[in-house]
Amino acid sequence: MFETLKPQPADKILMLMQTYRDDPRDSKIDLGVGVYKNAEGVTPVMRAIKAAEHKLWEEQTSKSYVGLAGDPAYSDAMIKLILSDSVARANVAAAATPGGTGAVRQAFELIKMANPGARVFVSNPTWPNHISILNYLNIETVAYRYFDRETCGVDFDGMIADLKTANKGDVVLLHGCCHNPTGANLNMVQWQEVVAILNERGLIPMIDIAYQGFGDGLEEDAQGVRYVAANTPECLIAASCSKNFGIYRERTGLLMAVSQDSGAQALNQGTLAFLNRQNYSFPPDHGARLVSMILNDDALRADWAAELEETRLGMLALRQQLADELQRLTGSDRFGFLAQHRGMFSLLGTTPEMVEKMRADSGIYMVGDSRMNIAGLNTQTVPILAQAIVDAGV
Ligand code: PLP
Ligand code: TYF
Repeated sequence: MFETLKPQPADKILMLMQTYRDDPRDSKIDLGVGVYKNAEGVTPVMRAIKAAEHKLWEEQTSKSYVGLAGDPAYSDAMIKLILSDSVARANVAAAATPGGTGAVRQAFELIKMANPGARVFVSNPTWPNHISILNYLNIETVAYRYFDRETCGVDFDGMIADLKTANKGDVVLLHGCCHNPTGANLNMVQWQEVVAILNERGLIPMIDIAYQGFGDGLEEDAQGVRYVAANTPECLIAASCSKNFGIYRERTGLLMAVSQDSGAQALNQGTLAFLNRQNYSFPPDHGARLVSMILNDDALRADWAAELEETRLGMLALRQQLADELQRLTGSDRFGFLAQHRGMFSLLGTTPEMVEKMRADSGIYMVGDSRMNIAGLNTQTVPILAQAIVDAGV
């Protein structure tokens, strides 16, 4: 049997981690995988997570199974964090998943189950795993224009024109905030326009939100998702706690199915539980429990939000420093978009050859599509990157 297996393509982002490790240069700079790093290059365990883990260690008396959808307290807390009061709780079905990836995977499976003919419209570009998982599940994908390589902002006219080619029942995958890999995001007026097209054409929104709190703030980053949830008949939301709680390896995510018809909730909830059972029975509990402990404790929550805000502001300051430095070196505003982008990533929009030149000459590791992780920088390395960008002829 095994001899029939074919080698599978490796994940480019994860491959880059290894190439970086193998580079002997002390001066190398890792702007690859999307993991937050502080000025010392460390991905810290957040203070509130440590405190909650300590409390959990003291108080937890059993590790018996929880439920197919995970702990309801986790779902409740996350629904509130993401959706606030944009929809009634009774209209939301939710299940814990192994990370945001698990939520994305389960959402795609639900789409396939509910409407096998649905196509999924994805932004060009999008997170490579979206496409990889959709291909694996034999779901047809259609790319919609999203990134304008001239301005490095959103090609909104192109996006709208492409969404107008979708048919009733097709799904449109949107990034809730902090678009990966581009860093370019919709403003609220644009969200409203997108929702108008979705409703006009009978399209189903699916939102992937993996960076709430990394862009403009915890509330601000959820405005688009909340608008969609409140103003479309139904939507799917895949959320990740990996980044904003810093619990990457705990595999903590949530899939939500929102319907304006509260009569649909029980069926949706049963379906999410069923899908969990088919794939892994019970979702991981440890990270989810820490998240609900934090969100339900005023002091822990305030400390978590403060640390997240520090993280967010640190990345914004690095963005501004990089844009300023490039303006100084080039005498132009060409790189001003770096300060406008939000989240961990920016797509420079350069050729793979330029990316390779920056790696070879300056030890700068960004993903081949010219995505860089801003959190991989610090105030000392920003000028080095700026010079390398100029030297590579970007
Ligand atoms: N969706 C997007 C757009 C992402 O960038 C990520 C990356 O971390 C995820 C989902 C899922 O992350 P995880 O499975 O680690 O929670
Ligand atoms: O885009 C990123 O870098 C993050 C982390 O297969 C990641 O989302 C990268 C690759 C992958 C899973 C997560």
